[in-house]
Amino acid sequence: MVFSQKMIERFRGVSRLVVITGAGISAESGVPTFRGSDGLWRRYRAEDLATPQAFQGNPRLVWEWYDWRRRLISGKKPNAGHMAIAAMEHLFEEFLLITQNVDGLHRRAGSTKLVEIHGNLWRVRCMGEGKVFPNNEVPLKEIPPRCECEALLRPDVVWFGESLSEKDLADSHMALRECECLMVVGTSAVVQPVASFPTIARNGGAFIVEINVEPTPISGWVDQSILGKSGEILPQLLESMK
Ligand code: BJW
Repeated sequence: MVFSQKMIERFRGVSRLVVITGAGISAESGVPTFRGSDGLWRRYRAEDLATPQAFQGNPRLVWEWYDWRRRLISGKKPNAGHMAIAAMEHLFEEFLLITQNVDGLHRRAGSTKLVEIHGNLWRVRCMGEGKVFPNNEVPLKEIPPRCECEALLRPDVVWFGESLSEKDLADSHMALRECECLMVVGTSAVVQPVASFPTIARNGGAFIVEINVEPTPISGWVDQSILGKSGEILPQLLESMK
């Protein structure tokens, strides 16, 4: 891949980088995406199961979906794209990774400056007391799992119609307003509020690069749209930044 001179020059002079990732970054690890041509979690649609109403109506079904995903993800490893992003945090004075993914693969790749804006499926939350704690049990012994206090546990993730953490949003907005470059990787850019994050960076004057195997709603207006696999593009981009 030959990157444009304009893009390489923009990266060389930059001290503040933000990266947004979505399910596409984990595709090459073997984790299915939600949408896109290879998308869908088998017969399940995120819009049907990733809601508080679905959980209220059938906690067993929703937990079966999460248990299946946890089993699948537990056997997967971070790929070259995750590793390249983890390395990037050491190259820039200010760096933030905003991931929509709940799979934990960025942390396993070594990323530390990150916001998991839709939560993490290796944490559970007590529906009674609101307490959040790690849970790595694969497969789950009991579905739906229960807290010591007997209340139901839920995955500590953000479902449709739920608010995102105010701190995560504030940290993300500040980084997006101040960044000089934004990379948007492997997201269909349709789920709000993250779908609007590139606009915040653009309004602050950032140079925006998108990496995706398919065009998305933002491809037409970003500064550079790179069509390709993130596991192949990101390591090359990392080299060009050094
Ligand atoms: C590759 C690749 C490779 C493949 N290399 N690329 C304003 C207008 C309209 C609606 C709303 C609005 N504001 C809020 C809403 C409602 C809603 C929403 O956005 N709905 C839309 C569907 C229209 N948003 C919310 O409810 C959010 N809450 C909120 O805003 O609260 C306030 C509020 C509520 C209600 C009204 C108004 C305000 C919460 C959203 C929570 C999303 N949760 C999920 C599930 C998380 C837990 C779990 O995983 O189980 O998050 S849904 C699912 O979608 C998941 C993902 O993080 C998210 C985004 O998906 P992502 O990552 O983009 O994946 P895909 O599959 O869509 O795309 C993959 C991409 O990768 C594709 O483009 C491929 O081409 C590409 N690709 N291989 C590079 N190798």
